[in-house]
Amino acid sequence: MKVLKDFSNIFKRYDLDLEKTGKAKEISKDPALQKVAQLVVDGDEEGILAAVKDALKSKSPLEVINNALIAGMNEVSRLWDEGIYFLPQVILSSDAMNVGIAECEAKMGKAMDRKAKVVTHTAEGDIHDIGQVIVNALLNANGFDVINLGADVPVDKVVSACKEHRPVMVTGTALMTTTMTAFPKIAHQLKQAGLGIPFICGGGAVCEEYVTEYDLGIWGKEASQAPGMAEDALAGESWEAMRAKWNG
Ligand code: B12
Repeated sequence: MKVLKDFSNIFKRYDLDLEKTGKAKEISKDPALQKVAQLVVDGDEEGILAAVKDALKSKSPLEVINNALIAGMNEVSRLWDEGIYFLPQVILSSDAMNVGIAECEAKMGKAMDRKAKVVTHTAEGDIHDIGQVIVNALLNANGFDVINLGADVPVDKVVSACKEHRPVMVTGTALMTTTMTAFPKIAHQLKQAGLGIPFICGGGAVCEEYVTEYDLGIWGKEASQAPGMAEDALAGESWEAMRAKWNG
């Protein structure tokens, strides 16, 4: 009987072009950060926790978030853009990233003095929350107290959270043309309630022309803008001034 000695074909992933993917391109010179980033790219939800804990021995949570977890997810976006990764890989990677972010956030704990509150949400009817998760992580890492309402949040709930928490800024993420219509409704209700706070709206479906059609709206192109925007809001800049600065 012929004994199978070479298992390489059994374990070969035909859904991924590993010739092209191979190891993800070098993301960090630091081996601990590179390992975390690679595990995000691999979508290894089980292995990533130990690697993040290891990296946190010598790096700050902010460094691990920015230079490994988000950097790894950026590499996943590149692989997606080039048609090398498909939906399942993107989801596995984002799940792995979330495990890592949760660990970093736990490490930051409440030790860091919080500058001000920011309410974040993903639009009603929309479960695409990867952009919001990144926004949350960056705001949190930059010392803001994130009131995370999660995904598929009804308009009324966003408005009542703003009334309750009095944040300096509120954010919304929408990936579908059918769900981004919640944003002008929220902006209108906030204004009626006398809460003229900047409302940063982002997500794949959303564009500057749409967001700048309603009062309070400021378009957020990249999640990395969120901390700078929150600093402006904290400094008391009006939504009009912020729109002029960040848009157009
Ligand atoms: C991953 C994904 C999913 C995952 C979502 C997992 C999750 N937890 O998020 C799953 C599989 C669940 C899913 C489901 C569906 N999906 Co989907 N999905 C995607 C996909 C592939 C990637 C989206 C993504 O996460 N991008 C990465 C993140 C980081 O991008 P982002 O959120 O836009 O954020 C960036 C910026 O916009 C910005 N940003 C975002 N928010 C904010 C906020 C602030 C304050 C700032 C400053 C910046 C900012 O920062 C980020 C970059 O730094 C897209 C395809 C695509 N090309 O986008 C389709 C896509 C969004 N999905 C689509 C659809 C139709 C669906 C389904 C309806 C499919 C179905 N028939 O069931 C369901 C939706 C169910 C629902 N009710 O929501 C369509 C939407 C079409 C449209 N324009 O209306 C897309 C575009 C695919 C397509 N081409 O048809 N999906």
